[in-house]
Amino acid sequence: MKSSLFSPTRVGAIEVANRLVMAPLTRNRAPNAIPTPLMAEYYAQRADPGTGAGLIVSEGTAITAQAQGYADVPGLYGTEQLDGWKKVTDAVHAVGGKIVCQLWHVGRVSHTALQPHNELPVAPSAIRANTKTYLIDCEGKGGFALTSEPRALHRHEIPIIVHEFAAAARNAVKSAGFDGVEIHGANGYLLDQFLKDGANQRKDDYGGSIESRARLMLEVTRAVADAVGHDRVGLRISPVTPANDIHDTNPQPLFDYLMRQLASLGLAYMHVIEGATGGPREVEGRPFDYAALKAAYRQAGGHGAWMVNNGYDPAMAQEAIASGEADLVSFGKAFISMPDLAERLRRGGPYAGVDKATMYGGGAHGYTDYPSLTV
Ligand code: 8OZ
Repeated sequence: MKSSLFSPTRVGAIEVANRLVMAPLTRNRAPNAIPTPLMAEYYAQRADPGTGAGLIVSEGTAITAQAQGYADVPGLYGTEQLDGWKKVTDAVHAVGGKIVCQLWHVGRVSHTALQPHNELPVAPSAIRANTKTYLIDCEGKGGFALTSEPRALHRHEIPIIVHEFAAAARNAVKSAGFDGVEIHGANGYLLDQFLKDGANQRKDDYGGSIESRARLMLEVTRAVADAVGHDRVGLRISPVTPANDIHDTNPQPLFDYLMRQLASLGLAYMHVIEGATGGPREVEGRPFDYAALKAAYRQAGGHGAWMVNNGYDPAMAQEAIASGEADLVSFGKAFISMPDLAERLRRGGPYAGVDKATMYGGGAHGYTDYPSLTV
């Protein structure tokens, strides 16, 4: 029998009731990096697998203070943060949902105002990203600001970052009660910066060849898999996104190599952003063959679930699952505005759009007050 969006499956060790995934979404509502009761309510509203997501990927969560790049993003490095997250995961589990935590290090996409002791953000190389970050001033007013010039990480700091990813993963699963973790390897943040030659001009064994640029992502993934079990780990990638001023001169062999190296790790899933994150599925001047990417993974023995993302409408999502092209489809903005997205897809609508003005920062409005069809 053909699979549908509403058929259950396994994502590594995690049993999910449907194929709809709530994509990671930055919402900037965690003052002092501590998850709030309002966040628990927001995630729980979307977690009932009868009406909402089969699996939720949390918003990007900073693995350390240095990993922070935006105001009021939650963290995974302090007791209060972990206690706050435990309330979120308890609320999700209480309605039968599943949730993994997205582990995030922004690298150069940050600002000295967000860094410990106002230090420079870190990056593979001292090249500024021509992009903006989000700050909130002491009066509570939010706004976008250009990122600061980063400094290149010293060679001896790199193993520390690997260790920090693993420690955050352990915190997420063992203390905060997450079902697993997703490594944020996408959208021009630290791991993507190391991968791609537009941001990585290192002369040591973490820069230069494809093998060297992929080294950090592979080391982090192995360390996280060792920390919490390979079958509770996913990885998110974005081969051609221009997000945060990132580019690579030849992404296909880079990502095909990455797939072949990752295949033996037995990861729970691979999460692939097709095209420009949150934008067009085709990026001018950046062709990419996603079927070949998946084939490279499968041919090398990669077994985990294949999760696709970006601009899927209901028909495309249904077709991707029915054809076996994908095992899971993740939706971002649609899950902001429709907590009961699965129910609406089952009924064929009605669909509701998102209010862009309330996406980043603020309180309950534009967060927990989007209605479901039935309450
Ligand atoms: C939107 C605004 C801020 C951050 C990403 C974590 O692009 C993000 C992000 C998205 O992955």
